Order: sequence, then structure tokens, then C-alpha cells
Amino acid sequence: MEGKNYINGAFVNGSSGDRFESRNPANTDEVLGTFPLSSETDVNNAVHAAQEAYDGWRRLSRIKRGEYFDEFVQLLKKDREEISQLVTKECGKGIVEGRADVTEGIHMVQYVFGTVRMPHGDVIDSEISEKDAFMRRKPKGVVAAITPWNFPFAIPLWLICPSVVEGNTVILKPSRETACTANKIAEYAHKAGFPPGVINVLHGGCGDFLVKHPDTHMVLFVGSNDVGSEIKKIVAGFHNKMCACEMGGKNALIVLDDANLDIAVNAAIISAFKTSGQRCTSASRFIVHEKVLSEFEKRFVEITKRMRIGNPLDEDVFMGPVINQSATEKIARYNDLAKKEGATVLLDGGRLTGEHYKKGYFMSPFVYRMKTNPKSRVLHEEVFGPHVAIIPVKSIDEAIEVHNDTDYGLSCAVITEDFRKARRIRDDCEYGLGYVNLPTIGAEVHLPFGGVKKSGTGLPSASTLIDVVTHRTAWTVNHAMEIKMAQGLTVKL
Ligand code: UN1
Repeated sequence: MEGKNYINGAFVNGSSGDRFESRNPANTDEVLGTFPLSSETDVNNAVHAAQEAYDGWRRLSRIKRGEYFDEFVQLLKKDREEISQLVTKECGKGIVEGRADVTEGIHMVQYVFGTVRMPHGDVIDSEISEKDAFMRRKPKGVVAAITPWNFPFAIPLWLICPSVVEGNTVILKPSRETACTANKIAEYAHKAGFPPGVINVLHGGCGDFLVKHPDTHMVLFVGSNDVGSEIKKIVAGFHNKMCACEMGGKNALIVLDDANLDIAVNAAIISAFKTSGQRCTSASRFIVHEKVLSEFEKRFVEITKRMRIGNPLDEDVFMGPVINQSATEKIARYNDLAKKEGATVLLDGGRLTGEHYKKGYFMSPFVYRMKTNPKSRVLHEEVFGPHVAIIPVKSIDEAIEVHNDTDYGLSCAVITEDFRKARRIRDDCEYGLGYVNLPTIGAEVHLPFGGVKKSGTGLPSASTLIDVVTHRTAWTVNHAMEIKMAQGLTVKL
């Protein structure tokens, strides 16, 4: 694929002429496409286009704006298998997951289309009977959406769709690792006929300029805490800019003493190893009651050993490669660190080098048992790979304490048959997404998606992004022939 930036309804080359490649992480010999390395000039052009388009777009009836999404989703549905294959080739997750990524993106488009004929504000009573009061939403302006590689289709659509349906215009800056998928999104948006400048896509190397540009009004970011924290600092310097950031997790699956172990083990495998452990919602900690510890461990390790790792396009493969060389190095460093920090290794994992694996970034799972320890780095830092700690606990109180002993708070799952215990976890654990008898992954677009503490800014995305990309205004209208005030204010002069 010979990728281009998509600015003002046209596919254009980057102004610098510099380009980068997107390669298949399962076979690094395969170049999937080349893309412009965008510069500050490209950012200026895209922001200008988005600003110019904003006024016309926001004035359009919301229902008319929705119709573009109807067209968009029909095109996506027609090509969903082709897009899924591309997603899998480009980011390395199993084809079943590639399809789920595309389905999740399609769901977001369907969701926003479904909202356009729904109530969209509130009618609120005034103290004064002659006054009518309303909450009405207004778009914020130009939105910069900066997205990661691990959900190259769904996450851009999570951010673009609510923004655009509400009357904002958008510039998407996807991860360089998955530029082909982003290019496809631009192509489908173009075919769907969105007016020029409403959706723009800029490839590689320019996120910083987008965040710092005085005319981007809302920055939506999904990625690491390091980058998200930088964005928050920059945005704080502007009076007319806000940001909503999703920034990873150190998620835990809690297995209580009464757990159904079939559910526990399956939930554990899915939570730890889908997407090779590279979801914000992946679990890298299993907090397990000592009463069921040895049985859980035995069964979990047994299944993990049998797990098929390999070409993600093969329907029977559970786990594909990790995304790139630096991911393999980071995961290996954390595996070593766990050993140094005193872990009891149950399954030693690392880079796979056999004939089958030598062209890709394949890693086998690393599983260990470790007592809770506030000083341990491996129990507190996000690894983003197939690396998982089993932490024994003696009680539900200790499970909650261990769960909350991290700076992150995105996803939490508990396996229990006891509704009272589940309720305690619900109320006392710190998270944005909570699950009972389920894995820590698998969120759906019509639910809020966002974390607390280092995981988020308290402004969840997916469907609830509608609150983030609109300003809620109060609109009060007097129908009397005189002014009557609330709070008993008199009008006598
Ligand atoms: C992410 O990893 O950033 O709940 C998104 C899930 C997916 C979304 C994950 N539906 O795992």
C-alpha cells in the first residue's frame, strides 16, 4: 500500500517527502505499506481544513450528519473480512481477534448512527413557571485523536464517530505500526462522502504538533501513561483545549475461595494472552485465594503450555507475535526482573527462535508466583505482553488490598459464586471496568470505557465520549412579559 495523508477530502503526500514502513510483525520481511512521515506543515494544513469544515458541519442537522455514518457502516460491513485480515497482518493479533476489532469498530458507527434520532439534551424545570430551561449540547471544535496500534480499527472509530456525529471535525493520528488500517479508514470515510475536512488522517511523527497546535480544541488519546501525562501537561497550558486520555493498566483477575475453577482458568487465559497480553485491559496479575491456589495454578499452567503460538492468520492459533523488537526487549527485561525480584517461575517464557518463529516477534508466556510486595516493580508496572504474576492471598480483604496496590485502575474481574463477595469487589476495588465471572477484556462500545488513577482522566471513551466532545450548555427562555428571577431575587429598582 502506498499510503497518503488524507486532508480536506484529498489523499496527499507529506510535505517533507520522508516516509516510513509498516511491516507484518509475524513476518518482518513483509512490508505492508509505506506512509508519509508528517511534519508541522502537514499538521497546519490538516488543522486548517478541519477548522474550515467545522462551521458548515456543526450547522448541519444532527440527523443529516448521521446519514453519512449509515453509508460508512454499509461500506465497512461489505469489506469486513478483508479489513480483518489487514488488521491481523498489521498488528499480529489472531484472526478471530482481528474480526472482533473490526466488529467493535462497526458497532461504534452503528451506535452513533442510532443516537441521531434519540433525545440529545434535557428539558429541565425552572423555579419560575414562565421560564423553560434546557440542557443543549454544543460541539467543541477541532478534535485531535491519537490512537494506538493494538486496536487499529476499533479505537480510531471509538474516537472519530462520537466526535463527528456531534458536529466536531477530526484529525486522526494513528500509530505508525498500523498505518495501513488507518489509511483504510480514511478511504472508507472518503467513499462514504463525509464533506472535505470533516475527517482527516495524518500519518506518523506529528502527534506533538497536533497537541500543541492552538486550534485543536480537544485531544483524545489512547496509549501509554508516559505519553498521556505529557499531553495533559501541554493541554494545561491552553485556555481553549481539553484532553481525555486512556492510559493502560495493571489489571487483575481475582479468584476467590468459592470460585468455579473452569470459569477461573478460562477467564485467566483470555485475560492474560488474548492479543499476546497487549490490551490496556489485559490482566498481568491473578490474585488467587490460597485455598484454590494449587489447583488453579496447575490447570492454568497446563493449558498455557498447550496454547498455540504462531501465524495469526491461522484460525487455530491462539497467540500471534508481539508488535515489534522493542516490545520483545521490554517483555524480556520484565521477565528477568521478576526473577531478580524473587519470583517462583512456573513457566519460563521469552523470545521464540525456532524455524517457525524466526521472522516474527514471537514470545512465549512467562508465568510466576510472587507474594505481594509493595516494592516489587513487576507487580506494579505495566508490561504489555504475555507476562503474568499469580499473587496468593488469604482473604477477600487482602485480595482487595492487593488489587488496589497499583497506580492504575482500568479493568478488574472477580471469579466467585457468592453475590455478597462480588458486591464487595464492586464497591471496594478501584477500576473503570468491572467483571464478574468473566475475563478482564471484552468491553462493548455502548458501555463507558475508561479507568481511574493512572489509567485515565475520568472521561471515559466509547459511547460516553459524547459527553466529552460536547459542551453541555444551559438555555433558559422567559415567556412572561416581565422578568422574574430564581432564588427570590427581586427586580424592584
Ligand atoms: C484497549 O486495549 O485499549 O475490552 C482496548 C477490551 C476491548 C478494548 C480494549 N474491547 O479488551
